[in-house]
Amino acid sequence: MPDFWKFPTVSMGIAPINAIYQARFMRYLENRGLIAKTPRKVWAFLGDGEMDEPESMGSLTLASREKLDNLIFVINCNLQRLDGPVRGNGKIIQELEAAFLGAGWNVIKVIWGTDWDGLLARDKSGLLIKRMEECVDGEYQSFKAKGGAYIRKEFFGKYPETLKLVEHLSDEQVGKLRRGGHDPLKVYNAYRAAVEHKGQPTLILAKTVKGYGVAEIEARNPTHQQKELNDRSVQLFRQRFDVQLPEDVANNVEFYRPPEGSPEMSYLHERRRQLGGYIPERKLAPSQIQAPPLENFADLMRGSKAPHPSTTMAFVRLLTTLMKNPQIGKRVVPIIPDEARTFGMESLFRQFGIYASGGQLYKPHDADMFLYYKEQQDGQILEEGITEAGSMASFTAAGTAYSNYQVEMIPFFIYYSMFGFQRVGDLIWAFADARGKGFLMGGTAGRTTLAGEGLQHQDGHSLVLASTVPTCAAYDPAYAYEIAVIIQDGIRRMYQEQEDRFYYLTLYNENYAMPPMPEGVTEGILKGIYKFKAAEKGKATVQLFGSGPTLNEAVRAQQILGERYGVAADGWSVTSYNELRREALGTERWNRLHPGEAARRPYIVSALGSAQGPIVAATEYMKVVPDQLAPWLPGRMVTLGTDGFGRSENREYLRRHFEVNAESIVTAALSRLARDGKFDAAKAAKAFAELGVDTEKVDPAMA
Ligand SMILES: Cc1ncc(C[n+]2csc(CCOP(=O)(O)OP(=O)(O)O)c2C)c(N)n1
Ligand SMILES: [Mg+2]
Repeated sequence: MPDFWKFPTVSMGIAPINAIYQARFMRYLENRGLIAKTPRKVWAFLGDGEMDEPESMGSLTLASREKLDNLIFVINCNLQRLDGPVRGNGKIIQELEAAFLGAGWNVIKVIWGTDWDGLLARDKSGLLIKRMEECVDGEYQSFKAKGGAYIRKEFFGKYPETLKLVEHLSDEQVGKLRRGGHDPLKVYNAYRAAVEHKGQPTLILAKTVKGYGVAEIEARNPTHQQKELNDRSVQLFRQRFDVQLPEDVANNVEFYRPPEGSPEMSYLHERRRQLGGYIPERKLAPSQIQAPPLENFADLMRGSKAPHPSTTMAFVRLLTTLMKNPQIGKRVVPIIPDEARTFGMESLFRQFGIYASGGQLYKPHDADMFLYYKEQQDGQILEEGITEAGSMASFTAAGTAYSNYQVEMIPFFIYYSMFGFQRVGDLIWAFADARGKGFLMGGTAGRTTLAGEGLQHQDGHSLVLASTVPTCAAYDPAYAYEIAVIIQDGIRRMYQEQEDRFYYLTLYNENYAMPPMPEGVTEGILKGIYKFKAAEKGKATVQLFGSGPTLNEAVRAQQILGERYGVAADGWSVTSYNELRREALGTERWNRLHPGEAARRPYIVSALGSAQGPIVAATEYMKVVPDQLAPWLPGRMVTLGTDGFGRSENREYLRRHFEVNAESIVTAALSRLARDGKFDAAKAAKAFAELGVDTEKVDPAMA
């Protein structure tokens, strides 16, 4: 439903962190002059149980540090979550109050309804307040679950003075003494105070009753599971709230529409008018962005000279070019969780400035250097510190600005690829569901290329995880020109054509020669595959697929196969198995739904054309990434991938260990040809020894 509902937040913890960064991004847009100063607020309505999610409270100090008085949290403190009480033996409201006050927020508590005001006024002994404070949440839950007589006995009855306070009330009246969160007057006042508060974000803690008004299940542990009302519950609900509906409408729980022109309808229409419409809608303005022509990135297209760069360095060059673009440069939002130096991006600091809402209040120690650490109020770079979750929330705010503000922003969030999809996958899902746009850049990618860092850094599965997100186009480019083609077309499709998609690109830190872009490969790069290097002699009997730095291994294998074993092989760059599979699935679906018409060919099949023989696909990622294409390449695929845990080793050893180096590709090809009866089996067996591929070593998938 692309037009409906802007902020999907059903996963607990996503709403609070996203709300904080949305509010901060509103200020960013103002400070950069991209929107006018606005009185808008970000409201987040949260559960008290939800606050136990680490994401819920992990970024609270950012909100106070940034003085986000455009942000209001309302926590519905019904004291229960799904299974039982949130803090049966304690008090969740006090706990949250302390934490938020400590984090620098303005806190408003809405605990007792107006009905209690008179009781409190008459509480000369102070015992009513004492009683309120000494009861734990488990007891408060019981009071509401068990009703008026129980409350009189167990709550007020503890002290004669407090018991006396309610002697004029019936049990029913005692049972109905409202909590603050159910009192419109108290809630209104709290909201008003929150809206008017300056200089801090505000938290409203509203004490409520779970299942309020549904007599039989109110404040009971299974309340959350109650999905339907029986006839008696409906009747009691009507009585309790004095709902004036025709008998049959109420009993059948039918939709009821008050007559047109009635005060109720006028009120409802007026509220909707003030809110700007009848449903939460994602509105699009005409696109303001033209993708720059590919020629703008000429230095990525023409190939490299020594010293050669990595794809990360090529990307930084592209990003700099893009940020200098007079038309769209201002719309680019680089987002970095404390890794700019790792990626060679520190030159951007001085050129474009690091966003700091209060400007730079100190003279940086490196101020006398050309590339100093420059913070400024209208800085463009979001240097987030070590928070991938926060960075992803910023990416979400920027990537949805096109619908929240009708201002298209182009965020690039660059991070250690290992700490993306697997660490903040749920935030990525919410981003996608909100139809977010932008580029996730998985730096220091791969299981074997990120040399010398611990196994926890070595990513061999982000592409698998990326494949699960419907609007994510994931690419594993090998060369600078591939990156340029993908990003240029990405800007065109996301912004110019306003398609609902976003991109994930892997970037590596291995330096190698970047070839100039061959003729006629643009379509293949974007669709996912093109022939990078045909066999030098004769018609190929083997096809080699490589991606990212593994393409270089495939090219080396191609050479060894030809020179040492007389086997001609074609070399293919596979930029996206995920995109190829999606296209093939779409084509197959069309064929299934149109049995009477000529079958269409998936792109992978037509791209391969008459290319003969088995296919050896080698990847930095798990074998399942190339295996996605197996249904359309029946019996042809031999997949080499990096299943298993990483190792702290250099590239050469890692590639040997995971069996994705050129030697492993060569032996895999010969082995397969031998099994097909196309190569001498004894010679194939000998090749393993010749090329140093240990046939008896432990399987890396289990090592
Ligand atoms: C990340 C995540 N884990 C689990 C759930 C399942 N879940 C849905 S509602 C709920 C309880 C919520 O309790 P609370 O936040 O107190 O909200 P309440 O319903 O009491 O207002 C749970 C565990 C979820 N939606 N998201
Ligand atoms: Mg709750």
